[in-house]
Order: sequence, then structure tokens, then C-alpha cells
Amino acid sequence: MQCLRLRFRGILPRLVPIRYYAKKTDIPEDVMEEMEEGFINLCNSDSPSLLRKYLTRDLFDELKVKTTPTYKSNLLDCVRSGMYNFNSNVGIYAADPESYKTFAKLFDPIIEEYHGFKQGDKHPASCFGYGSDFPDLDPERKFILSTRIRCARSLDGFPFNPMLTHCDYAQLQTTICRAFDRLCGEFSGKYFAVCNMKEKVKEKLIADHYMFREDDPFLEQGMAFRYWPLGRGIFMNRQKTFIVWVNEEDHVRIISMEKGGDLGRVYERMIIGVESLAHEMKFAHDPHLGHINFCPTNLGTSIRASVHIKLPSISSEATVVDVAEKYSLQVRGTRGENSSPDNGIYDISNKRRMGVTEYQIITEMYNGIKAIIETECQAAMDMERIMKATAKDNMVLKGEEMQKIKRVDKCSPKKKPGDKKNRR
Ligand code: ADP
Ligand code: DAR
Repeated sequence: MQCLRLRFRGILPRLVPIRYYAKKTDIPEDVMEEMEEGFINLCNSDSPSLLRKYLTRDLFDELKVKTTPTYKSNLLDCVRSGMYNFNSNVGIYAADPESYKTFAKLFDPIIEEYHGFKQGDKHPASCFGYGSDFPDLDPERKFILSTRIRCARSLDGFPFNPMLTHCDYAQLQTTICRAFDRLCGEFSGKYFAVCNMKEKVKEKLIADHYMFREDDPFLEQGMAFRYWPLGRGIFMNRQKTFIVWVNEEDHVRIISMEKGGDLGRVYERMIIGVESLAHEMKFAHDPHLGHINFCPTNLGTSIRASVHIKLPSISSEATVVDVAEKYSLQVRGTRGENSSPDNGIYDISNKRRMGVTEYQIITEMYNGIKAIIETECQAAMDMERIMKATAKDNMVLKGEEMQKIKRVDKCSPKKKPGDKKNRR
């Protein structure tokens, strides 16, 4: 029985030789061997990833011989990151838009667990609403240092990182930059290709949170750094409040950001920016999944709306996470994903991106951040009350001590004025 269970979890290698499967498909034998070894290592690991949770031996055997119709992506092209990074949370990327259908039996349960979006659900049509519906979250600038909203877009007719060719990266950059040339007013700005960027300039832009980092091991094993830095770059308007990343994790990451907590203004800028670029490029979109992108966490609206916020009175990061999760919010560190909070600055954002409209996500995030600020204020009042009570207790204690000292004095012999023997 134990042997059967081990085989079921994929811990024992398949009894059928690899070459039998290799013949059933146009996947090379060495790829099949790498996949088999990676699968067994993953099963034997303690990875918390959704990939390990849902990729059973039977599902693995069913999917490992499949390839997508247009780009011939195979299962390894999608799961390589999770097979080599056991500390992944999700562990899978789509090698191309068709991967979500060809490997749906694996993607669907992962999408459901991450987004709460069931296989039969349909992502709603875009509905941005109006930025003016969201007043400043922190008009006195007591807590929120800055607000940022980003969304991912992929150009129709192109695969994702593992299948993009040298020419694809160059062509994507040319097409996207042509759209930048048509931006006007507040949105006009300049494109900076990574290959022309001085190291110091790049480091400063990363330190100031404008530019993407180049050290994500999950993306590296997800084949997102091939031909780097060809076709990679960043567009910024003059005020650095409208930014577009080109060919980092996604073909396009559209970002609106500014100091302070004026979510409505950041959102209004995001809406105009996205709609302006959508006029110039056809984005990949699926009636069921919404906007299609490289990572399954960025489907649907692909919106992440975040604040950099200081919460000095909320005692610990664990409490911040508890409160955030109550409002379906996610806590990241000051430098974004997989980083920790520097000087108590948290990155708090919506977690859900699918099955709801853009407007609903921003509303959920707005209400969640307001609640977190209220929790912070309550914690500050509690702390003040405790400090006042302690100070009062100390005063009472001091008073009682003074009384005691006075009582002791009363019992000691009286000193008469001019009495020499007591003078110093
Ligand atoms: P993404 O948001 O694109 O998924 P990350 O979480 O890695 O990726 O964040 C990318 C960069 O954006 C990081 O430098 C992060 O510090 C910065 N960032 C995220 N939210 C804010 C914010 N509200 N204000 C300023 N910078 C932010
Ligand atoms: N770290 C990877 C990806 C999670 C989602 N983040 C993205 N797409 N940047 C993981 O599997 O945990």
C-alpha cells in the first residue's frame, strides 16, 4: 500500500520507460528526462507551491506529452521555475497564451486557489469607473508615503518569455515605443532602453522604485531573462508619475504612481494611460480569463494597487498581515515582492485580480487601507492611554513615596533653628 501511495505521489519513477513517452510526442527525450527528474524532486521536496499541490503523478503523465498548437510550448516550459525554486508560492508561468488551455487541468485549480476564480467563472468586462470616486486616503500625510497602481498587458500575437525569440523582443520594443510616441500632455515622456542605461542610473531608478530589478530567481528559471537586456526598457513621463516597463516579466507593465495617498488621482492617471496605449496596441484577452499574461497571478484585471505605508503603532508585521488579510489585501516589503519592510514601511495592496472589475478591486483596496489606518490610529490611542495611565501610576507611586518619606521625617528628632551640631 505504502509503495502504491509513494508511486501515486510520483515519488517512485514511472515504471514505463521515458522513450515510450518521447515517441508519443515531438518533445525531445532529454526534455522528457529533465521533466521527469524535476517532477520527482518537486514531489520529494517540502515546497509550499501550488504547483506541487496540484501536479499529481497522473496529471503529470497526462500533460508531459502535450504541446501548445502554435508555439509548441511543453509542460517544462511552464513549470521549470517551480521545479527549480522550491520556495515558490505559485511555481508556474504560462509559456504562451495557449498554455492556459493546453494545460488547463493544472492551471485551473491553481487559478481557483489564488484568485477564488472557478473554472466555470467568467471574468467581467472591464469597468474602470472614475478616479474621483476615491478621495485622498491620507490628506494629512501621516501614514502613506506613496501610492502606485500597475497592470500588466501582453501584445496579441506574441508568446511569453520562454518562447520569445531574439527578434520578438526587438519587435515588441519597437511596437510598444511607437505607441509611446503618440502619448501627449501629462503622459508625454522618454523611453530608456536598458542596454543604453548607465549602471549608476539604473541603480538609482531601482532604489527610487521606478525601475524593475534584474535579480528575481523565479523569473530567471521561468526563462524571463533570455537575450537580456535586448528589448528591455522603461518609459517615464517628465513627472515620473506615469511609467511603463517593457519586456520585464510581461510585454508591458503600465504604472501610475506618486507621493502621498491620493488614490483617486493615481487611478485616474492609470485609466487614461491604459486606454491611450490600448488605442495603439491589441492586447491579449480571453473571454473567460480576462487579460492574459505570463504569470497566472496577473490574469483578469492584472491590477495591483499598493501604498507604501508606515504603521508605527501596530506592534508587529504579523499583526499588519492579519489585519490586511481580513480585507483581502497582501503585504509585501519595501522593495516589492520577496523583500522585507525597511524602517517599518510596508507595501500593502489588493491580492485578487480576477473575477472582479477594476473598479471593484480599487474599492476593495481603498476600504482595506482605510481600515488599516483606523487600526493604526486605534493602536496609537491605546498606546497613549497606557502611557498616560503608567505616568499617572508613577505619579501616584511618587506621591505615596513622598508621603512615606514625610512620615519617616515626622518620627525623627526635631532640629531647632541655629542648632550647630547639624550644620555642614
Ligand atoms: P509589481 O508591483 O510590479 O508586481 P513589485 O512588487 O516587485 O512588482 O514592485 C515593483 C517596484 O515597485 C518595487 O521597487 C516596489 O518597491 C515598488 N512599489 C510598489 N508599490 C509602491 C508604492 N506604493 N510606492 C512606491 N513604490 C512602490
Ligand atoms: N515568485 C513566483 C511568482 C509569484 C507571482 N509573482 C510574480 N508573477 N511576479 C512564485 O511562484 O512564488
